[in-house]
Amino acid sequence: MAINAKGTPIVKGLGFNSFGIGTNACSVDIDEENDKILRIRPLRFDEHYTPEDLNAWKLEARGQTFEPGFKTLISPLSLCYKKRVYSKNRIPYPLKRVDWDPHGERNPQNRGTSSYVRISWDEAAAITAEEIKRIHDEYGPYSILCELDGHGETKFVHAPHGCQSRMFDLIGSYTLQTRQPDSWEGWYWGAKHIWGMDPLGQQSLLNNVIKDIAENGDAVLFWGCDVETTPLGWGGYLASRLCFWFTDLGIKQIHISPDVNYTNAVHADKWIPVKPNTDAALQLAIAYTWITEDIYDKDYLDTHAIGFDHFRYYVLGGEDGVPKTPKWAEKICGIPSYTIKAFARYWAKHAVSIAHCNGGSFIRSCYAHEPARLEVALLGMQGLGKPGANQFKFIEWTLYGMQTVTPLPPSSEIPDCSPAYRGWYRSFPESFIPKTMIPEAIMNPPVQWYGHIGAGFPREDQFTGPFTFPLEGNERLHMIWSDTPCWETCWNGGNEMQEALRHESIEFIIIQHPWMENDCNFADIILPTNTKFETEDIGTDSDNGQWNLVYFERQAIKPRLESKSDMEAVGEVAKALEKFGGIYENLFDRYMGGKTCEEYIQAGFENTGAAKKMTFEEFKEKQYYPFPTIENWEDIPAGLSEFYADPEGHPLQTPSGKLEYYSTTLASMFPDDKERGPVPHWIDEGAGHQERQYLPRGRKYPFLIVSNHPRWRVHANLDDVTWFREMEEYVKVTGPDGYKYEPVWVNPVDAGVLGLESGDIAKIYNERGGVLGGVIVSERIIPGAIYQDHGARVDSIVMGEGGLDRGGANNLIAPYATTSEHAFGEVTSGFLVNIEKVDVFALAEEYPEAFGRDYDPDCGLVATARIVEGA
Ligand SMILES: Nc1nc2c(c(=O)[nH]1)N[C@H]1C(S)=C(S)[C@@H](COP(=O)(O)OP(=O)(O)OC[C@H]3O[C@@H](n4cnc5c(=O)[nH]c(N)nc54)[C@H](O)[C@@H]3O)O[C@H]1N2
Ligand SMILES: Nc1nc2c(c(=O)[nH]1)N[C@H]1C(S)=C(S)[C@@H](COP(=O)(O)OP(=O)(O)OC[C@H]3O[C@@H](n4cnc5c(=O)[nH]c(N)nc54)[C@H](O)[C@@H]3O)O[C@H]1N2
Ligand SMILES: [Mo]
Repeated sequence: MAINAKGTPIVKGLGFNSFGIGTNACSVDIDEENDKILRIRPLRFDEHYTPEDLNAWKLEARGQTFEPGFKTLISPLSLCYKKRVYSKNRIPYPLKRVDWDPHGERNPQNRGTSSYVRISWDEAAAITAEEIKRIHDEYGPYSILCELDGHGETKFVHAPHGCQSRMFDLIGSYTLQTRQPDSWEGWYWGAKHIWGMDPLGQQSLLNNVIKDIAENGDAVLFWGCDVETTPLGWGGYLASRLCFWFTDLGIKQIHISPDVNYTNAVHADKWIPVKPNTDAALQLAIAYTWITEDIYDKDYLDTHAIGFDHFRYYVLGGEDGVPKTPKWAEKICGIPSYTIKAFARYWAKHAVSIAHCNGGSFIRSCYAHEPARLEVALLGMQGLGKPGANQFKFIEWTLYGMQTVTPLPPSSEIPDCSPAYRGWYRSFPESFIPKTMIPEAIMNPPVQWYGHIGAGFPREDQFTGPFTFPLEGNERLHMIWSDTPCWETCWNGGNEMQEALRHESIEFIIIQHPWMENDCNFADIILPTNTKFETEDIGTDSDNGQWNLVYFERQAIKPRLESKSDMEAVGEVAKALEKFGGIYENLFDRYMGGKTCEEYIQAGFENTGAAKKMTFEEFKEKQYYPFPTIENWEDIPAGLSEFYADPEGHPLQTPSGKLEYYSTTLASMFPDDKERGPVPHWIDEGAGHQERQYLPRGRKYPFLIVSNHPRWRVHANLDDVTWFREMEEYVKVTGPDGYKYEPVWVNPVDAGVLGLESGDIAKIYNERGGVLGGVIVSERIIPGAIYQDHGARVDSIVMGEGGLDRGGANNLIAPYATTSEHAFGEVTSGFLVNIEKVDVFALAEEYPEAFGRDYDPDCGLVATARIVEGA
């Protein structure tokens, strides 16, 4: 029988969260036998709990009901995870780059192409310790950059990210790569200035919004939103079920996007196709229609908003002589003016809400603050907060002290295990660099910016600074320690990052990671770390709105190969540093903080309400505890209804407490900023970006690329999963050379002109370089745009600026410049490219090394592709 030694399945939370804190996972049961994972399956709550125990919620509207399930609604991304554990891409043992000699030639220029040799853990730790000591002595602690901000497996004690920063905090600090609010750039840099909503800029008053829409809503606009895809990265399918319920209730689902994404294909009543990153033009034309036809809520604006006259003046063309008519917008966004008018009139007559997961990939494009704040401007014009007119997100976001709300009935407790967490936590060193500016900081210091740029800061933080790296009197960067080796395929201007990683100033790069991929190929020392299946830990889950729980995770299998957990790997280096005495004395014990792993797990458990219900021993035995729904949840006011009813009593977090169509703070802080002025605008171009098809650059690079979050990956994670790679035409396209290329969708009209057919291999390119893709000719993408997911594994043919990538990691050619002059976000979708057919056999002849790497179609490049025998 497929059960583990104790006769019960092992509970694990599967999901990915920022810094890898174990929240928002989707819990599963694992069957294990003889140290081998057999299968992953949903966790059932009804084995131990009844609906009464959990005070199960029930939404009732229009004669229909919607209830949470009693098993987790897990996604394929979780179901497949054993394939990740046993991937041929797992790093087998510690590695050293062959031509990197800490006592001789370091050959930084060869990073990315060099091979690796096997070394022992002791050697790896000793070399790293010596390098840290040397760099401390020669340059000081701030010349060490820690990259620790990625999503990671949801782990607490064996935190996937930030263990090295815990150690560096004990030996004189480090320079932090700060993560800008990449998921919601536009909301953060734009929407905050119209409606506050600290810290994210997204709607944070979500309670009972679904109840309100079910009872009062006529339509929901899915404005760049794919609930069949992105809730899966965190949890499961509850949002998908909800969309079916909306259909049952007769609530119209209107999709606005350049592509027919998976939700659009299944649930949409209507699709309004918009050209990538031109939503601001559409939004302005809707405002124009409402103003000129007098179909907006002026009374609401009188009492709930300030500065509307400035906005009205701009929309009508007073400021620049260009009225933002539907005809004007049509030329930019590609939507016929009659559709815009009909849509605007429909919206004005009905109770309309807007749904997001995080905002759509255009929320990470140039000037993304404009469509974000224009959305709030439109919602305000129709009485935001009135019954059925709200805005909400499907993806729950639970990071302690930040945002802990759900549009569904809330739980009595959102468990917090933070005392167990051993990764980066709340220490913000004096020296830091926004992630979007890392290549520049490495190659051309000093760099300057405003704001701390982490996602968790209030609106005012955007006006603090300027900050500079390096800090006065300090050295530039000379060492990088990364546990997040996917900068190239997840950030902006990846080709520039390849240049930076090979820059002569960088003397040492150490990377710890379970899989040999992406930036790992640039490391001098690589430490093999493991997955959560291989360790014991604790975690919490919100199950995407079903049940909040805290769970104990038993070790499912022994650590694979020579891997250690991320926490243990850093511990090896801490031990090796002790021999230098002084600040390094007793470092390992200090790093461990005087507790064993089990004691940390217990501390996490005791911080939750579960500790009032059971002993730690019982918790370990039962493995999880779900929290019941809060009492009287029906009475909690929905969304912004209180602001709607009483704006003075329930002000927003803006300086005036009202919607600010004119932001006085932006006006006074950055008076000369033409890219993010006090009133939301359409921005054609600016110093950093010329990404419009109708501007001169658009003639050379006539397509706008849509680079969404991958349905079959979580960013850089899971590109090596056999089960997915088998799904020809969805996940990969097999080229004539047998290589599985990352799909790129091209509309039949464009394909005809370009001479492209399904199955062809094409190069997507601009002046920054090119990436390959396997063509799928499809009407699911509009003409003039192409679509390729982000996060594919880098497989460089030529590195650096003007480079070429076989893997299809389009971030390599994404713009280098940030969102706008004073907004330091990433620009990773909706940028200009061209596309043309390539002959892969001719390329193979030209680049035999790149095309000859050890490759398995079921996995991609295998870990051993770059490992050679002997030293
Ligand atoms: N083109 C384009 N680019 C985008 C976006 C887009 O829409 N389009 N979206 C952006 C957004 S919103 C985000 S959040 C970012 C995501 O960017 P990241 O958060 O940086 O990417 P992830 O792949 O989620 O995870 C980071 C790394 O952590 C590793 N990892 C996972 N578990 C562990 C572990 O246990 N230990 C260690 N050491 N490593 C682990 C993964 O393998 C991966 O290399 O991408 C951004 N980039
Ligand atoms: N499977 C999976 N799930 C994930 C992730 C993952 O990588 N994989 N990542 C997680 C993370 S970190 C985040 S931030 C969220 C992201 O969640 P989102 O921001 O919601 O996801 P995106 O894929 O960026 O965009 C969603 C949709 O926007 C539409 N879109 C693209 N460009 C435009 C445009 O110019 N205009 C309009 N109107 N629509 C456009 C596309 O239809 C796309 O499907 O997802 C999370 N969940
Ligand atoms: Mo994200």
